[in-house]
Amino acid sequence: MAAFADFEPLNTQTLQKRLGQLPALVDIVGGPAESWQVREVGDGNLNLVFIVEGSAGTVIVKQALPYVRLVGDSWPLPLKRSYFEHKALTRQEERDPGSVPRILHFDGEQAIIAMEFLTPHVILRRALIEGQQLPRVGHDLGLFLARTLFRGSDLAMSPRERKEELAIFADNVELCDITENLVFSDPYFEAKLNRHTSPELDDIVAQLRADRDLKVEAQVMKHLFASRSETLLHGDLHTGSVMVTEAETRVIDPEFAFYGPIAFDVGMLMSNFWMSYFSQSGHGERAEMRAYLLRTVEEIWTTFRAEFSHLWRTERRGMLYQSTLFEDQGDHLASEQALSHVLGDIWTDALGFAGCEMHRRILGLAHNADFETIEDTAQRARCETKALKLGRQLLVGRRHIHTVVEVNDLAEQLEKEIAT
Ligand code: SR1
Ligand code: MG
Repeated sequence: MAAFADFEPLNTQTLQKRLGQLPALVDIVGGPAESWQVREVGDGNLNLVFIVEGSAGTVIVKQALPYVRLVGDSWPLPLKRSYFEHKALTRQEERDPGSVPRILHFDGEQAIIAMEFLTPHVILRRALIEGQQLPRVGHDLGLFLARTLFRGSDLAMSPRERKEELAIFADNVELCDITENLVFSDPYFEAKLNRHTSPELDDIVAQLRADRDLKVEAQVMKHLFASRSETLLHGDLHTGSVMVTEAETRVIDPEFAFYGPIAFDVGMLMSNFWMSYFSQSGHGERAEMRAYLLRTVEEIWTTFRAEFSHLWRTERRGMLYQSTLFEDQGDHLASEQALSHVLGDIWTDALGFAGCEMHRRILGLAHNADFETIEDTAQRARCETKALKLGRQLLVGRRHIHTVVEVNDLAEQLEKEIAT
């Protein structure tokens, strides 16, 4: 891994000079570098992001900063996250070709990844806030989940390769630490950096923080997150980590990548669609949009399940559930039974992770724009209350909820009960 002694953050003045001689960029952007137009557009919590435009084309340059941008230099964060992001992008491209942006250049010492400028793509979260229905996204994301999560695990890889991968990503400690605290612990007590819509949510927040069952279940999910090193996760797969057009879906920003439970990415993603569902009434009359979001989350899960099952039947070459024990003995039913069992566990765990994700986006440090852009705080609080309640139902009741239709029904019920 790179040493960072010479690290210097880029700015709109220095970028041309520092990257202007790289053939991989000049070939696309065109020369001379002095004529490049550079804009910093990063609006995420952690990094710098530049759009670099020239006579021939445009590229994206992403650079990690040695601290959390959202909070400032009081919260240091290692630059090596860029190394993990680069590695994860290459794995995801191998496992689900065409699902991530093309990488043009990687500089480990400067924590820089230059990549393809996706146009006319927009961030999925923004599209959903505007009420746009993207027809492909459920299917594409279901495939992405199944392919990346199955192919990065002991179901598909040789034991040596899987363990080598596990060792590489095990060093992404600080990013895991963010998730471990921000997702699984902070929402459930008065942690320093927490915030919520106040005073409107004060009562329900106090209720949730006094809820013993909820607190215990959140820790069960944290335990699972920290101990089940099952596959290479994206690690932060929310709707802000997806870029879309009507015809295409690309997944970005896997800097939180590490070996964790399959259900984590699945649960976090579905959760963000359910939160978008609850936020819609804060953005207008959105009955059709709400129906679209529930259809989409159903499509994510059913596509994931179908593709995972297909890979189970065609690419299960790892050391888990070996075909030697099942198909090779002519016992296809045993293999199908094992598959149902594995999928059943993923489903149950995904609901637990989904519940934690809902709570942390409303009670913790890092909120999401779906709710934050609702200016009327009374209205916003009503939307958030529905998500907080569903989050609790999922986290505490997950073992008794067996289908995505049941979750969608619970969401519709809450939407009716807590009308705006
Ligand atoms: C301190 S970082 C806060 C959040 O931003 C990232 O996008 C992750 O979701 C993280 O939890
Ligand atoms: Mg991100």
